[in-house]
Amino acid sequence: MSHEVLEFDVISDRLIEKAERDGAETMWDRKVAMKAPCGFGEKGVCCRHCSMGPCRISPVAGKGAQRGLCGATADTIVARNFARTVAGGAAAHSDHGRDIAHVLYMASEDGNYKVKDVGKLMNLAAEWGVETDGRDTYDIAREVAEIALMEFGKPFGTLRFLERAPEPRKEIWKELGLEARAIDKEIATIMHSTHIGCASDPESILEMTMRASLADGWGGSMIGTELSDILYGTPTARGTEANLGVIEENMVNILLHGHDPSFSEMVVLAAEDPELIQMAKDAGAEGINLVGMCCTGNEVTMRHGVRIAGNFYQQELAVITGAIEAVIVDVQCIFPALAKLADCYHTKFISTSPKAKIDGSIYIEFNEEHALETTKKIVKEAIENYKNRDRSKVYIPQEKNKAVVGYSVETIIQHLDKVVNSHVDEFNTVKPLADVIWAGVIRGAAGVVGCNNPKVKHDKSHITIIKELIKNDIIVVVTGCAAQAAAKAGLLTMEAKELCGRGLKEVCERVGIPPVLHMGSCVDISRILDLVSRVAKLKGLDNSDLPVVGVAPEWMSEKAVAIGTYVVTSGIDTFLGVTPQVTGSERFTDMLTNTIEDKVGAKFFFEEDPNACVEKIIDRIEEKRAKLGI
Ligand code: XCC
Ligand code: SF4
Repeated sequence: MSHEVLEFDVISDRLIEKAERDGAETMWDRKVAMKAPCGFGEKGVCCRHCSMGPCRISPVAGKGAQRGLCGATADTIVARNFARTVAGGAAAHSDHGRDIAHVLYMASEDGNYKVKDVGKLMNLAAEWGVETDGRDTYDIAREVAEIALMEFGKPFGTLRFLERAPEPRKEIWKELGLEARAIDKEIATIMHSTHIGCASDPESILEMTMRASLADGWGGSMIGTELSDILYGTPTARGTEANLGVIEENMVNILLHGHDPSFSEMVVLAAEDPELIQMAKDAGAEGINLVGMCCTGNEVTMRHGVRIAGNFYQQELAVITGAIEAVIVDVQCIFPALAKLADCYHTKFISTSPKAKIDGSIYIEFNEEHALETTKKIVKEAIENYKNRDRSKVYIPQEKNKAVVGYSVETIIQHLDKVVNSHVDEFNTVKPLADVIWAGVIRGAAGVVGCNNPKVKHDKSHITIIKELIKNDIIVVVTGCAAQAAAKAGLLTMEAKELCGRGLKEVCERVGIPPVLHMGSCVDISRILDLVSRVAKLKGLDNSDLPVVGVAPEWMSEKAVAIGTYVVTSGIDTFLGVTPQVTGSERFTDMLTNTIEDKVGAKFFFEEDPNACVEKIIDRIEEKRAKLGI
């Protein structure tokens, strides 16, 4: 089954049919009930920022309402809605980053949370000017955490991680006033400026949106990634498996879903507890089978090899197998529908975060002080529920695939060092990566990221695009639910090199890597920013000079819009497979897909057809290569 692309929809179809038989409702039922999406909302021209409205702008120029009651035009309304979308996404990523910083602050030698990657802590301490000589690791950790926490609310100055960008990029940001200040401040500024009667100039609204997006990518997300690595270890390459076939017939199955590794790390520890494993055996099971979903699935597979049950759209399907004892969640991307769905089976749906209490769920609050105690209690709930499983209602699709995950920037560099670097002074750099691009062995790189969206056939755009790219010698890095789509399709394997063009295949063979590298969760797109910037800096260039692109073929969340915006603002073209809700303003659409390039050297492409998308990506990459003389 190595590199065969699975027909995911076959699995979905089987489980959706089963759901019907079981009397369970799925997203597809709700999609039918919803009929067509609201035309005004879809175009972004509905405003409810004040109660004189809601106002909506007629799609026909010169006919019907052309302005809201306050006089806001479609351009203003679309720009404001886009800005608030990015603010929502940046808030979610960054608040996650903040929580990790709090955990680092409370880490201690004898507590639940320890510093696992001392080297990474020391590097960051040096970067931030924290004294390390002769100091206790945990003292240093506390000071680093405190500085990180200040990044959210410091009254003066701009974000520290912006320094990591290549010089020309920093110049551009400075010139345009895009250097992000404190993270919370950027988000609050957007909420203020998009209030009724404040900003109406779409250009300026886009600029503040770009600045806020940098506070996500180079702020909250990067803090999340860096400090997670310090606490839980920097990911290294390891094997795993992916798809619903990882759910086991005779084990206590626990589905872990959400985002924050401070929670999921403790669940992993609890599920490995010999006492609890014995308890599962006493309950008649062969053991505890922890499986992951969405970004939390990525976090725990990158660091522990925990198997991946699936991506965003499979959260309901996993429950419909009838074999899940507990779905345990923290924050983000969790269907509220899981509560009602779990009731159709024996499944316990356990929410744990005060930020995401879910109606109809069992709520067991997780707090970092009693971390392991709480996750053990939750795992016990799952074990106790094993006896309630109704075997007549169980159907587990057998589909699954092998995958190699865990390619942090450090791990990628180590792999390159081992085989390609020949001089000591080249060690620990991305030089070999730059070399293979400049030699034309590979044509460029693409980050394929983001969610699933019922507007797109499940995983189809992800897989079509990734396969075409590697066939064309473009190396692919993946995060989020796109990474899980690739894992399920067998693209994160060494064997997948057979699907590559000659150059990329050779690189994979020599370096011993798959052509598609799993770089983590969505906050880990900060790893991609880091990697690209390292190559640009090495070459004395800007990100926008490099033959690299970002692609979000099936995105759906506000977080994805924030990501797309910071990727473009960082100088990297971004291709969206689902058109964002902006088309009600020709002017704003043109700004995103055209004139933004004059400012930051990159732009958005909206292209829903995956094959056409690949063509456009290749054109763009070829343009950049030609300019570099490759
Ligand atoms: Fe959510 Fe992060 Fe999207 Fe997946 S890719 S559906 S945002 S889990 Ni982040
Ligand atoms: Fe209507 Fe203006 Fe109020 Fe929006 S802010 S709802 S456009 S009056």
